Amino acid sequence: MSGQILPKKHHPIAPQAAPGTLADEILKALMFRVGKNANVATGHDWLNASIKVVRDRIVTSWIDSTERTYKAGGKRVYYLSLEFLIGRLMRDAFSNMGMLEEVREALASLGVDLDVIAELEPDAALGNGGLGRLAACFMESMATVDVPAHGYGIRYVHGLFRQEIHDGNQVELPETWLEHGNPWDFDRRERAYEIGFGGTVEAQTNELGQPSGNIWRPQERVLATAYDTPVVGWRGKRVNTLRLWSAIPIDPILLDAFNAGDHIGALKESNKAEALTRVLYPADSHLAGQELRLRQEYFFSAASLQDIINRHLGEYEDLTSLPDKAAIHLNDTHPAVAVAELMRLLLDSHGFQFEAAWDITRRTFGYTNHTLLPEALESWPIHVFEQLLPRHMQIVYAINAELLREARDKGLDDGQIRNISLIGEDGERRVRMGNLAFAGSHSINGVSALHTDLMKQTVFSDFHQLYPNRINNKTNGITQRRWLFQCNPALTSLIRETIGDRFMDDIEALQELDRFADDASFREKFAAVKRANKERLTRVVSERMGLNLDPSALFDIQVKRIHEYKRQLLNIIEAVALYDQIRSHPERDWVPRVKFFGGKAAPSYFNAKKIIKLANDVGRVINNDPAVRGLLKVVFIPNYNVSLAEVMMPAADLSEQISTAGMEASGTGNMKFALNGALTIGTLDGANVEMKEHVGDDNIVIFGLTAAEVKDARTNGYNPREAIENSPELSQALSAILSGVFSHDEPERYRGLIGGLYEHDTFMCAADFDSYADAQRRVDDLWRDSADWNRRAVHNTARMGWFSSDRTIRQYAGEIWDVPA
Ligand code: T68
Repeated sequence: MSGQILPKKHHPIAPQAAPGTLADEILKALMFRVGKNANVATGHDWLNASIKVVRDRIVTSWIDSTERTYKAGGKRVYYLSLEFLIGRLMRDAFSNMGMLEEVREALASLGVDLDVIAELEPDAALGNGGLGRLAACFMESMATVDVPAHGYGIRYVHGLFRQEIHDGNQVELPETWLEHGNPWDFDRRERAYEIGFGGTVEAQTNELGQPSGNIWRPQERVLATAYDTPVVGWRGKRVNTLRLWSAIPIDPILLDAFNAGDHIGALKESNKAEALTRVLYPADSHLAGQELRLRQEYFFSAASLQDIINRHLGEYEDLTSLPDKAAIHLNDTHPAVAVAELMRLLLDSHGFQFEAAWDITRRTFGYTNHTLLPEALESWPIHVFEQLLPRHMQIVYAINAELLREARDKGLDDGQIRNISLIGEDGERRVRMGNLAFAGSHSINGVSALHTDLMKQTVFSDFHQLYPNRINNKTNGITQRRWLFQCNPALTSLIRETIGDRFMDDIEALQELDRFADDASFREKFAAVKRANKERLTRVVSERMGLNLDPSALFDIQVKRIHEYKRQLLNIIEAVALYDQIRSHPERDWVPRVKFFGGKAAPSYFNAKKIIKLANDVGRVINNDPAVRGLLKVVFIPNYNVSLAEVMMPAADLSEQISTAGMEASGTGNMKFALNGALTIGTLDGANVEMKEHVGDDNIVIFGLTAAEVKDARTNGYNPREAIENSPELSQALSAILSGVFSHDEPERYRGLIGGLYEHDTFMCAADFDSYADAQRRVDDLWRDSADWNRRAVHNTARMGWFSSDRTIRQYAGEIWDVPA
């Protein structure tokens, strides 16, 4: 692909550029940093050269930002996250530096198309989904609102697997984002820290024979080395650092073994160290991988803490002032072991007494919870934890003793004390990472108003009673630079023409667009942009899947990880019911619709994989049935990732946010769609609740049980069979699937997935079906009046400014981190 766009064979003479111009700089970078001349350069070479040229400018601002913070003696934020789902960086960085168009022109003068080389940049998928993407949006917003911050994570060699669909089934293939190197990052070989595992703890005594601390003697040690990626904020104001750790052996070759002729054995340590950061866990439920996962968590937490302490002691006398100069944030419980590690360093390396160490720790850490699902709450069997981290185990017990004493003093009963204990005692004894994170932090936040309320009522209710001021809400947000300016340049231009540029620096100014909802000529332009974006998606589908779609149909999209609680199944069943209706009532005025699905299933998640297969099976039958007359299409797009999201968000008319109420902590895809002018069909779950308040009841389609109703139904003995029998449409759709209409080759295929709904419909698909189907027919009615639809779509875009991650970050800065923003 790269050869075709380049001035290779057809240009025997390499392109020239006037000295001092950007084009000239790119040619020089190609020559001296990539080591090629224009005649032989591939697409990747041009991409690298262009990135290097812009990166040089970013570095200038980077050094400047770092010095500014250093001189001001300001507090810094450290965002610890096992995942950063950054996607491609080129457009993001070029556009934040205000250089995108300039580089485009310079490349064009050299015969290179920026859009073509942009497609060659790998999509860095160092995350699973919402949690990892939130971390990436936060990094960009922290740089934008001028918060001095470092992100800390792992530089996985293989990010989230690439998904292919073979015969309707998900197939996982390794992802290789580093194949062509990474032009963005800086290898900081000099920044290396030793990380230990296992071994024993020696109690120390002083000259009087009294206990005086403990020394951990790890059995294994590896080195953590840093790779830094500059993260540039809007208009290049501030550049922060994303520091990702990679594991390398301390002794790459065991010389004794090598010299004894055991050449493979000599590499044992090396292989073991490198395995640590080789792959991102695609989910957390697989038992065999458990120990490696805990190793990853400790590895990156410990490396980050050494780095933070190192920086602090370079500037200040001791660690007493750490909480005033460093806010360390735990993105979910994955880095929660950092609480015990900081305690260890304070107690064993820096001579603090327990009470002082605990005070410093709690004032330094903040923790964000992203889920209430009990099966997702992290905990480690005591023996695994103790064997890998013996000293940390002691510290966890010591913290627990202090915590439970405090709880008892405040009058909590035995049941409550069992709930807040850091050690779970039901069945196998386990270390509860959520409780450790809670106990070790001064702030614990949820990610939407509803989620935060439920945190107080459910998983953390006893903690909330003990520490009533610690739980707070920070509703998620998304960066408008990526999720509007870059992914939807046509809409961005239209908005600029209409209300001017102010919204580009102050997203709340997007409100000014609201009054244009009533302006017919504006609405037409808005609709034309949507149409062009739908055509772009149509082309992608046609290229990748050989499927032709009609861009005038209603584009109804559900893209996210495949999970039963997210209820892709409800959507598919509704498609089957609609298919039935279209065939039974051909005379009705059906709204042509394309239902898009996309998302990855955890490789070991059996039902999620069945759901993918079902979507594909249903699509194959419906898309090829002439009786449907093209009125309904069902499309499962493979390998949904950040880059694909950038094409899909702007192309949606309808956004599906249909989780069982109370189960989706927030959602962020919901925000991306609405900002780009899609209407939402959704339950009152997560941030949908707040989106409804902002866009207005008329501009969102809400259905289904509320979280309170779901809870009631569950406690009062919900009977799914009855719900199914009371809904003829649902019964018929389920029977069709069960009887093998979509799986002739294996009629029993969906007996477990669908048959199971009659017995235990955990996610209330049956309870919500009629309400959902009615809501979909309301959507059809709205769609038929296109002027009115467009008016609602404009209101969505105009009123979504509040959901910017700039707002979220300002709230974290002011209310959790205590840093100016
Ligand atoms: C998501 N969580 C929430 N988890 O589901 C979503 N988990 O509602 C919310 O909007 C988003 O976080 C941001 O707050 C996740 O994405 C994971 O990806 C994950 C990964 C490993 C282990 C557990």
